[in-house]
Amino acid sequence: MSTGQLVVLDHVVAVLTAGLWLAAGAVAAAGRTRVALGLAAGGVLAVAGRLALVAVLADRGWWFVQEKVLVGVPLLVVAVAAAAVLAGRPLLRGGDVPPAGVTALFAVGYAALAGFVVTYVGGYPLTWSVALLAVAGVAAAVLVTAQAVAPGGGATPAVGPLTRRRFLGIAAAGAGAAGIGLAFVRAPSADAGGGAAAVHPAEHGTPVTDLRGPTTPAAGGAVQTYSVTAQRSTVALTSGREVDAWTFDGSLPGPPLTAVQGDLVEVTLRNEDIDDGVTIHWHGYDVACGEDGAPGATQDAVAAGAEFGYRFRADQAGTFWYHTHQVSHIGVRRGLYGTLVVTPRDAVPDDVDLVLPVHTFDGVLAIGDDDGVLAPDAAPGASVRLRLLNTDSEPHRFGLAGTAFRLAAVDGRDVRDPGEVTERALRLPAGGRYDLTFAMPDGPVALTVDGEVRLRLGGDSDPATGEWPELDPLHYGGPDDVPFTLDTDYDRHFTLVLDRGAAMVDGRPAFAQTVNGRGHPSIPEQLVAEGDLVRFTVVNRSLETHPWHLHGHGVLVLARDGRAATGSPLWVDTFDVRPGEVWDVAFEANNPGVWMNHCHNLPHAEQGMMLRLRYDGITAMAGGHGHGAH
Ligand SMILES: [Cu+2]
Repeated sequence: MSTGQLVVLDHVVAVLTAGLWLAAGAVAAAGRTRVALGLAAGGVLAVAGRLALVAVLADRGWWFVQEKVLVGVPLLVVAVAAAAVLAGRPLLRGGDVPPAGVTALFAVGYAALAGFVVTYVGGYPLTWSVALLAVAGVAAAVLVTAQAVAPGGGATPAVGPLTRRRFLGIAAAGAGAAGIGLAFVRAPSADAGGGAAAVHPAEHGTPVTDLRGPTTPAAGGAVQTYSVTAQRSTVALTSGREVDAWTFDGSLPGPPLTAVQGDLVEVTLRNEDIDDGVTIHWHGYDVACGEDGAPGATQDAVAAGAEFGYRFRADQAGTFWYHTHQVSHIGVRRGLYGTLVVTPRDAVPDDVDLVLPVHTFDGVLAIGDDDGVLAPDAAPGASVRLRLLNTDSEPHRFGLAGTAFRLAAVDGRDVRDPGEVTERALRLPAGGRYDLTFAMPDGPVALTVDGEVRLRLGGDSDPATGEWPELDPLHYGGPDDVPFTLDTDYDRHFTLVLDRGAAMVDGRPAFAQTVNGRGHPSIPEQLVAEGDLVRFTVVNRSLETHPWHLHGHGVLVLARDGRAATGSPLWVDTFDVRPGEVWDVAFEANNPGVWMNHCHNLPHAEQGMMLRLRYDGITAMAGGHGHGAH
């Protein structure tokens, strides 16, 4: 069973445990002891099931069980022991269960519920605040129950001898107060990842806005000049369906930007009427930080009527894309994105080179602006490259039928010795890119997206690709020397535990998408120094997939769930961490700046799952956490 499935099962068993014990208490109170005994027996089995699940989950990583082991299980075990003592004999004898026994049965239910709430709302890491509030909650519930089931339902007078109930009340109040108080303890501002502390004060150093791109192309390169206008437009997809869009230059997607490796790319962004403001982020392109288009971090959002100039050298050949990073969960969804393709200098172009950005407009999937089936020409024998881009916030599953193919590039980085494969599905993370290459066969070829044919070459076919096993890029292609591995001694090692839970996001309490229990902008920034070797361990404790994305750096995938990558070195800029998965990736800190580090499910980023990685000696923009800076 995958860790993700175990996490879900544990949630189910936790709720079931609470239900069984609460029901046992209720029917015991109603004098139906036989039924209560049955429910309590089921409750004992459920508790045993929980303990077993926690033990199995613990083997998958402490991140998955910390709060269960430290709070959930102890509360449960203590409550079950009390119930055994106070309710066991009368239950087994079939006589009336005394009030204390009834209360004890309820208490197990409260303990089970508290354990579930601590996991589901408190998340990881466990804090003193959450632990104390859980204890306070259970104590208070027990107290209220004790009073309710007491003969005559007598309230406990405020003053008098220190009875068990009075002690419970005091304990509940004390723990509760402490728990609330501790909730307001401020987070540390920075995390050094176990490396050296900052040498430069955060407010002193090179302003990130000074880190601009070169002004000349590489030798032999040209200057590619583009002007892009952000504007609201009503755009018709090929079916005629109209989209009320936010566009670059009135089209969906925006204008395709191209360059040859070594060219200088200059882009002027003008904002005509997007009131929320816009920027351009060059997704996956390791530009100088001042060109990165992160509002509040590297520039101010471009207001309506204003403009901003970007400049970078096209040093990386491959398939990339650009998109707004201002209110991106809305802006990208509504259409503020486009493709960036850089071809290697002196490369032999493919006969057919198709750029295929997949996007969902109002629930309708389109490739480019085509919400039907594309059917471009491709003669038998032609070399074909399909550049698949996922510009949505959820993964898409592709299938290429009718030919053997190679996964030639991932996120714009070439795969070494990509072998030919057939009938393999390709799951592409949000923000990710796959280049598929093949020689056009005599027969028809079809590309499916989430099981539906969306592109046909060489005639009609309707393949069923839904059952195809997934190609695993971690174990694909030819291995090669890599600069770092799981055994490397890293200068910095950051663990990012992704979860859902109660946290502050942009100054408001929310059921947030969290990193290490906190939401943007309260997640401590990650501090690195230029030249550091940096490792990320990204753990997904939640029930949703998180496509993780660090700006400004490609990362090398080391392992998933502790199993090392064995294929071609896999450099990516966006990797899907599925529920229960643990990914290890690494990079060298060779691009100074203040970089966003976030989930590329853009609503998740807006709901808190975003932080910064800052180089020592580089200062961020002042007050840079403005509205919509995600
Ligand atoms: Cu996410």
